[in-house]
Amino acid sequence: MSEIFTNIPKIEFGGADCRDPLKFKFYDPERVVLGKKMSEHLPFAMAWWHNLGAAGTDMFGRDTADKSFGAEKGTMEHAKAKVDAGFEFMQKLGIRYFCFHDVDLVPEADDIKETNRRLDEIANYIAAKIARTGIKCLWGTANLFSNPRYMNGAGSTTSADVFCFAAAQIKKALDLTVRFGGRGYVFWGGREGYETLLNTNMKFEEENIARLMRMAVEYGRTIGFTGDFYIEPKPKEPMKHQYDFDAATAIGFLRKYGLDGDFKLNIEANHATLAGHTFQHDLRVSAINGMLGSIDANQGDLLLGWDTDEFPFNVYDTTMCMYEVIKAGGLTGGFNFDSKTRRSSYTAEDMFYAYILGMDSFALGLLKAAAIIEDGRIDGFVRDRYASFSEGIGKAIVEGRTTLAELAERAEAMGKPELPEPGRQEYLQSIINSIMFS
Ligand code: XLS
Ligand code: NI
Ligand code: NI
Repeated sequence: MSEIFTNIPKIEFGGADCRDPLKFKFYDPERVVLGKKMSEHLPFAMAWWHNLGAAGTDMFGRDTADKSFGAEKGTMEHAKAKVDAGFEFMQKLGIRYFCFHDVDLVPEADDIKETNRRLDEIANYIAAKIARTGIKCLWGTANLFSNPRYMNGAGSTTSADVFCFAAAQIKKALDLTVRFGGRGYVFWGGREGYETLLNTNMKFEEENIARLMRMAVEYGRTIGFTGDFYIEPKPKEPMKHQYDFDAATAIGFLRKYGLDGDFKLNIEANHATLAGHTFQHDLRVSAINGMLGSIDANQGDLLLGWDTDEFPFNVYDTTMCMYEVIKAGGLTGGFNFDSKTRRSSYTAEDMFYAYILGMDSFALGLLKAAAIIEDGRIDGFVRDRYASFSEGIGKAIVEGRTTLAELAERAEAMGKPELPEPGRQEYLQSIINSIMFS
C-alpha cells in the first residue's frame, strides 16, 4: 500500500506563534495539564462518514472534493482505499480512535446478506490495521436513516419487517464495534420522530424504540460488549419532531424504560444549539445526571437552522465544554469530529487543516478551562452564591427539617426579604475574558 497524502508530513506541535499551517498551534499531546497528558484529556476520533465519505454534495450541487483515494467509487477496492486513507490520516495527526456507521465502510448491497459479507471482508482489513497501529474504534453505529426503508424511522417504523432490518443492522454493527475494540455504541435517532400526529401513534413508536434498544443491550452484553450505549439527542432534521429532542428528554426516556444503567449520552454541539440550548447546557444536564458519555465535536451556525457540522472554532465554547468535562471527571467516550469541511475546502490539505483547527480549538479550550478552575474565582462565586442555604433556615430546608407552613410563618414575620446577592454576570464574564486573553 502506497502513501496517499504524499504532500502531508506527520503533524507535529509547533506552538502558538508557528506559521506553518501543517503544525499544531496548541495541541501538544505530551503536555501535562491538571496532572494528565493532553492526549489523555482529549481522546479524539475521526468520523469515517465525513472525512472519508462526504465530498461536498449539498441540496443544490454535486461533489466538489475527490474522495476516490485512487479507486473507483462504489467498489470494495474503494472501501479498502478509504481504510488506507483513514489510517494514514489518523496516524499523521496522532488520532487514536475512529467512529463509523456500517454503511460508511462498504457500499450497501440490495440484499443484506451480501452487505454483511462485504462488512466481514472490510472488517478483516480494518482489524489488520488496528493490530498494526493501535488505533481503535471510539464508537460504532448503524445507519438507520439513509435507506428508503427507514422513511418512517427504524424503531419508530410502522413496518414490523423494517424493524427486523433495523435489528439486523444493529446486530452487525455491534459485532463490528466489539471487533474494533469500540468504547461505545451510538443510537442517533435519525428518523425516530414524526411529521404529523394525524398519522402517528407517538406512544407506540416510543415504546418500540425502547424495545429495540433493550434488545441491542441484551445482544451486546452476550457478545462481550462492556462499553456504554449512547443516545445522541437531536431535536429535528431530518424529521420535524425527533423523540430524542435534547439531553433532558433523552434522560427521561432512558429512565422511563429502565435503560439508564446501560446508556449514557453522546452530546453533539450543533444538536444542542438546534434545540435552543448552549452546548454547555446539554453537557451540564448530562453531567449532573451521571450521563455524560461522549461528545460529537463540531459547531453550528446560529444564523442557520440546520446541522452545519462545522469544525470547532469558537474557543469560548470549547473552553466551557472542557470546563464541564474536567468537572465531570473526563469522558468514558471521547471527542468525535462529527464535522465536515466547507464545500469550497475540497483538497486533501483542507482535510488536515480542518482537523488541526478542531484539535487546536479543543486543546486551547482545555488549557483555558484548566486556568479557570485553577483561578478559582468562578467556582468560588457559584459556591458562595448559595451560602444562605448553609446555615439557619436555609440549612433546615436542605436537610428537610421544615415545612411549608413554617416557612410561610417565617416569611410573614419578616414582612419583606432583602434582595438576593447580585448575580454579577458582567464581572464574571470579564474574569473569563481576562483568562482567555492572558
Ligand atoms: C447527524 C448525526 C450523526 C450521528 C451518527 O446529525 O450527528 O452524524 O452522529 O449517526
Ligand atoms: Ni453526530
Ligand atoms: Ni449531527
